[in-house]
Amino acid sequence: MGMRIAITRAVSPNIGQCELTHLDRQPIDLALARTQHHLYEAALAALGCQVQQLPAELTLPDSVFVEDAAVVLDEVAIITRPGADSRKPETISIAQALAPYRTLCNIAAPGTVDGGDVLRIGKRLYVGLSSRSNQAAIDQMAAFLQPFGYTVQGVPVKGFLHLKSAVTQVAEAMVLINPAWVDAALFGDLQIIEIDPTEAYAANTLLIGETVIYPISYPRTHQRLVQAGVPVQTVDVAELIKAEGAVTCCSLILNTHVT
Ligand code: CIR
Repeated sequence: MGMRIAITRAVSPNIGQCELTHLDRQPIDLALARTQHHLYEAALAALGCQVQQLPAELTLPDSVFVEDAAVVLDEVAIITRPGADSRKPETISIAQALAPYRTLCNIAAPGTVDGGDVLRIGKRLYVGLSSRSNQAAIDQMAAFLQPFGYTVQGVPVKGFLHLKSAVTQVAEAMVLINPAWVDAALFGDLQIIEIDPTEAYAANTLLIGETVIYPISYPRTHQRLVQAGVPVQTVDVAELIKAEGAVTCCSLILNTHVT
C-alpha cells in the first residue's frame, strides 16, 4: 500500500522580508498567514496526505515555499539550487527531510532552478527558463533523469515568476493555463482549460489524487474548473499570495511505495 506524504514548513516570522519580483510589497499579517497555512495543511490531510511539518526558519523569510527547494519524482529527488541567493540555504533541511524516502541528486553551480519552475506531466518535465532557473540546471536535470526515461524541456518564462504560475495539471490529461503567458501548443495532446483573463495568477493549482486544491482568490477560473468536471477543494491563501506564493509552492508531495 502506498502512502502520500506532504512535506510543509511553518511560516517564517520574517515572511515580511520575502523576495518579491512582480508584486509590490504589502504588509503580511503573520497570524493570519499561519492560520491560512494550517488550513492549507488541513486540506492536504483531508485529501489523504500525511503532513510532515518542518519547523519555521527564522532567517529564511521564504522558507514556507518548500516546493522551490526540491523536485520529487517517484524514482529520485533533485535538490535544487534556488535562483535567489536568500533562498539557497533552504535546501539543507529539505534534503534532510527527503533523504529517508529518495535517492538525492544535487543541482550544482552554475545551475540554478526553483521547483516552482518545474512542471511534471507523466514522464515529461517542463522547466521554466526564468529569472530563477537556467539552462545549466536543465542540462543537469536531464542527465540525472535520462536513466528513468524522463525528457526535460525548457519553456520561456517572462513577465511572471515561475512556470507553474502560468500552467499546472488539473487532471490526468488536462492542464489549466494562462495563454497570455505560456504557449498552449506545448501541451498539444492534453485538454486545455484557460484561466479567466481577469485573473492573471489563477493557473496555479495543486492536484492531489483527482482533486485540485485551489485559492478562493480566483472565483471565475474556479467556475471554469467546475464546468470542466474537476473536483475543487478551496483554500484561502491570500496572505501567502502577497509573498508571491500560491498553492503548489507550500508543499512537496511524495508517494511512498510500501509493498
Ligand atoms: C520568492 O520570490 O521566491 C517567494 N517570495 C515566492 C516563491 C513562490 N514559489 C512558488 O510559487 N513555487
